[in-house]
Amino acid sequence: MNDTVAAIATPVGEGGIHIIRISGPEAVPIASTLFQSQGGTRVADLEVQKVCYGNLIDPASGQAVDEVLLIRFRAPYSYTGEDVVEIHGHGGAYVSSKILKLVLDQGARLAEAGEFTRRAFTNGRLDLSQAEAVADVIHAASDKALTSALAHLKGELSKKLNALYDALVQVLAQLEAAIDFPEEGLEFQQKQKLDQNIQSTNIEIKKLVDSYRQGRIYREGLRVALVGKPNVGKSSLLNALLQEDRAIVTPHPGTTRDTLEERVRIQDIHITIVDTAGLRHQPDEIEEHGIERTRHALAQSDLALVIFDGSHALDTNDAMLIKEVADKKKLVLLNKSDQPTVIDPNTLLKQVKAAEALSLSATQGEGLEALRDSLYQSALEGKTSGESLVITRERHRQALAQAQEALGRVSHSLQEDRSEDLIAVDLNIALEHLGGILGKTFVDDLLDQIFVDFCIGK
Ligand SMILES: Nc1nc2c(ncn2[C@@H]2O[C@H](COP(=O)(O)OP(=O)(O)OP(=O)(O)O)[C@@H](O)[C@H]2O)c(=O)[nH]1
Ligand SMILES: [Mg+2]
Repeated sequence: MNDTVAAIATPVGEGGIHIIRISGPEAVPIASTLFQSQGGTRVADLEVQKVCYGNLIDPASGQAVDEVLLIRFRAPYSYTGEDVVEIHGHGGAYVSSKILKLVLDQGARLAEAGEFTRRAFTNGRLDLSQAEAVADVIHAASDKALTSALAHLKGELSKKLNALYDALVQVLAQLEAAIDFPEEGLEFQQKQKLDQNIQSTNIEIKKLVDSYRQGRIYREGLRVALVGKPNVGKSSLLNALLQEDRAIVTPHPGTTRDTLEERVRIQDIHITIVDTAGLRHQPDEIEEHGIERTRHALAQSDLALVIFDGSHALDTNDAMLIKEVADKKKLVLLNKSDQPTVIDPNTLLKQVKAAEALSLSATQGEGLEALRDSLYQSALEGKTSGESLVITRERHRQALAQAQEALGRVSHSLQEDRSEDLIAVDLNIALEHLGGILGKTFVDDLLDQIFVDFCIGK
């Protein structure tokens, strides 16, 4: 990672400005051959972190290519921790790629996706969980997603994990002392004390593991599947929630053949709604494929919106639906409330085994606000205040769960008075998993996986 990389850091296309970022030991020399400041100051002599106005020159022709602003950062006080130069030019696709080409001609290499952030990690500017939070800030689609990503970026998760890590290191140190000086092995009381430390650390780890459901919903949104037999108004409800004519609606049962996914925001959470093909007995061949996808969407969802047509008596297709959603977390909806209702909600709830049914009209808009409220409540599971730290990534959940398991074994071995060697093995496993989240212990493959999600120039 000793070479110098460059990329256009702003999105492709036309805009107000474009930013070309150069990072590495040659950043300043490269910029010097291309930039002429208005006052004649050389790039190497520019004050750091100050904006400087000038021209970007093509050295071959001596002609100006663009009027630009240039900012210089000196290692280690930059995003990557290396010397960095940013060139802010006019936001044209052609002019920005021309400037980038000139920079590359001077010896910089085109940066890979996420390479600036990866360098920041390698140079110790960010730990791995913070680097992941950079991507989460960029992809955040709701206030909750943004708030939790920013908390991680600021190091709140890192701080917590480091504290847990350090507590375990202290226990390990005592075990190792006992291994090195067996004649002074640990006494019963010392072991009890260590076990207490392990258990209280493990309680904290469990809290983090348990926060994942909530954290994932903050980061990725709540996934909701609209399911019901044909013609009950699933697609109409999707359109009503989106306030847009997104899905085809007709009076013919079997209109929707494929799943259709859209996002809406409810307050500070985003919700992914999946409209599905109606479930029914004896479908035709196309519908059969559609129904397979409905089942898949149902399995992938956090919550099923189970829709019935309240203006018609239940039939065998509704019975089939009730079976399909038996094990799902669900919300029951009685649609077409603008028509005379023939289904008794209480009887239905007993059959579906759900606590509450909402009556609504997808076409008239009645009951939609109550549905939005219910969706919001399900997303937060009733928790609207007293926010604490949550984890938002499956990678973190897995590592924490494995640490938790290993610590369970440590605790058990301490109680059973097993040998210190054996206990230390499990404790090291727990440390490795915790350290893996922060990038204390990491493998290149993991880094490749994490940074591939980034855009070029970040
Ligand atoms: N009166 C009334 N009609 C509705 C309501 N919601 C939907 N409909 C009508 O019911 C019919 C079917 O609506 P869709 O939204 O296509 O139903 P669907 O569940 O998506 O049907 P499939 O895609 O075939 O499974 C259409 O004629 C809608 O206009 C409602 O709240 N009230
Ligand atoms: Mg439909």
